[in-house]
Amino acid sequence: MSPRLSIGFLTLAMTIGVGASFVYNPPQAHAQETKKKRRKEAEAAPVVLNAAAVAELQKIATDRKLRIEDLSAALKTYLPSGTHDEYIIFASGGHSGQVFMIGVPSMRLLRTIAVFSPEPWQGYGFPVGEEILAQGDHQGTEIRWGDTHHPALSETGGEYDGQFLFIGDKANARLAVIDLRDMETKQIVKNPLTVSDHGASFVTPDSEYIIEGGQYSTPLGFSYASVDDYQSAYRGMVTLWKFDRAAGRVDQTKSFALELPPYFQDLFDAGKKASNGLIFGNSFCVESVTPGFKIGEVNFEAGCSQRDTDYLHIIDWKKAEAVFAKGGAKLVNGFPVISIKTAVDEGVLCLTPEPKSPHGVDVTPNGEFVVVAGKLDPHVTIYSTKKIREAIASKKYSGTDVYGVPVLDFDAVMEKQVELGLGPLHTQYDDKGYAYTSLFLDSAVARWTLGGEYASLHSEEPWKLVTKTPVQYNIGHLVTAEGDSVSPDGRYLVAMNKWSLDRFFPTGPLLPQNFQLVDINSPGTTMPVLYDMPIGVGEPHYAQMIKADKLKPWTIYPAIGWNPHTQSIDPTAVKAGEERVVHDGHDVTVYMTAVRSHFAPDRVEVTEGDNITWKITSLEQSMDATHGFCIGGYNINLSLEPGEASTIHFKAGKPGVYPFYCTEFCSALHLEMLGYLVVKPAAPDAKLTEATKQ
Ligand code: RUQ
Ligand code: CUA
Repeated sequence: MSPRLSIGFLTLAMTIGVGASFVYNPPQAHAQETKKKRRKEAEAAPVVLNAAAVAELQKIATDRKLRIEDLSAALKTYLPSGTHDEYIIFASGGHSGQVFMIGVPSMRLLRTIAVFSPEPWQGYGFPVGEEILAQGDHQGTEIRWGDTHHPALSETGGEYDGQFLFIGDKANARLAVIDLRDMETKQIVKNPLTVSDHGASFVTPDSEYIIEGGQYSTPLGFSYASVDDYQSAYRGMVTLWKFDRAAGRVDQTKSFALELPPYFQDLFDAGKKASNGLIFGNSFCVESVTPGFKIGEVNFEAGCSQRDTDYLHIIDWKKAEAVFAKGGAKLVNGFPVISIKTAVDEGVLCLTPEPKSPHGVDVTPNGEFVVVAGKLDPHVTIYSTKKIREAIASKKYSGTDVYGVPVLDFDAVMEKQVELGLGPLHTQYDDKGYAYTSLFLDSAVARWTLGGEYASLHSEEPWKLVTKTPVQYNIGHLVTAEGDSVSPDGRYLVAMNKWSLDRFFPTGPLLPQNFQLVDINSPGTTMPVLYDMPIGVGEPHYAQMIKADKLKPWTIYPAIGWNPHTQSIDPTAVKAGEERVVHDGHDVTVYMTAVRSHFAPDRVEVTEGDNITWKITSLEQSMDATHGFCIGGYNINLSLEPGEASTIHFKAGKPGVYPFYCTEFCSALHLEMLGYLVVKPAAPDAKLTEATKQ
């Protein structure tokens, strides 16, 4: 056979074979082959750097001006084609409103997950998914973007379980639920009390609740009050969203909130193990000054930082749950809220001072300590959760705040303060008894030793700075492998840098942000940067890093006719052989299937003004055999993953001929995967009848 002929034959075989039987699958078979071959090669030939190999590497290094650290960084991060990453990062996409899935150590972007913003590749919002986006609308205003900040993986016993991901939208105070079986957003809930938030999302150790803390105080429930009445009418809040794991949804009817003083509550973290049952949240601007504060005298930032301390909030969520269960919450905008007074009377809420303008609040894996980092204080302040519990029990208060909330005596609950450097923000942990704190102003990652139970894990003096690695530049959050679970892995750390300056080719005045992979595997002072990854899509705030083998994503939907929204077979999904177009007056229903390389039916004739219901099922059962479906001029684009069934509704517009086609290059005959939507003019007499009806 000539090469030309053999290619033609192969194409034909693929097209016919795949279309007819759904079994023949050359790319998958090929992938398995490559993997097997690679494994065999690795077993057969461990690397031996003989003189010739060394000379070759030496030449590459010399030509490319690489240092020995560069070679070792390259070896630690390079993944041969066909091999997979050991960890997966789920990173917030900032104001892109999305989530990014990134492999570690390769730092390859694997996919984006559309959450709060429409995204055409995934067919999210065009119009499938629009009903989810609409759940997040604010008082009748369509919100089609989000400022995603904190992703939280679902947990079982304080370990990431790989089932769900939650993420908060700071700009509009919303929370989204992503199902990690298909990595798609299933639900958006809009907070009924506050316009914007910040402390979302964090989970309790069994994902009983997803925590959403507020930030900029407003009158709760979207009501109006003059800024001059800030102290009396404005409030902070924290919402506990009940997660129904079986349904894969937040159960809004079992969720409730706590009213908080009008401090700017910032981040939250749930206690675990020793501190399970508590929630810790910090705050800034407890001065309760407002924008416009003493206009002309002092600016807002200065007004907000007058005092030396702000307040760490300590909330007993198990007690709060009991108060809610016995009807102790009042409805605000239809949502149950436990008032500050009730929370204080029932022992749900107390405060303790923390150094001014804190940002991160991070519970250690054993739950023994809470680390608070203050932007304006070069120390991290470590609280003992045991001392907090004892101080609560023995009422060791230094007073109350102006809202009557008891303030625990600082010296009674504080364990240590460790000086790290300028602008400490966020802390994560490893398996060696080290903590890692981002230093925004220093542009560095600090490694320091924990004490208590952790002292036996390392040979250094506890509560001491060990080393700092410079990062480029202005680091915000950092993430270590499973670093905020009960059993961190250590290994890798990713510095999430806000500025990249000179690290990449300039992309105009808007530069990408910079994720830097840091090797934290060796103890002591060795902590090199291995890799820079530009993020040119939005500002990722926080991320979590999970062991890849904990994720069990579907590679195709479990059955043909699958509805990803209900995660079950859609009984009304179109089946092979039942394709048709049904006209019922002005209502038209299209029953369509998609399979390489055709849509059936491929000619759909309707009349202008018809109400169209268009149902499509992908009959594919092969991994990666995705079809798109777009209709030009109609703002329609679907992504049909193998087995997926979708239903859309629209109205036939102006008479004309509208091609529809597959937007994924799915097969050799992909360009042929098309059809016509023919919109006929309404008959003149029909138009007349319509007119006389009105
Ligand atoms: S934030 S850079 Cu978590 Cu929204 Cu700290
Ligand atoms: Cu289906 Cu291209």
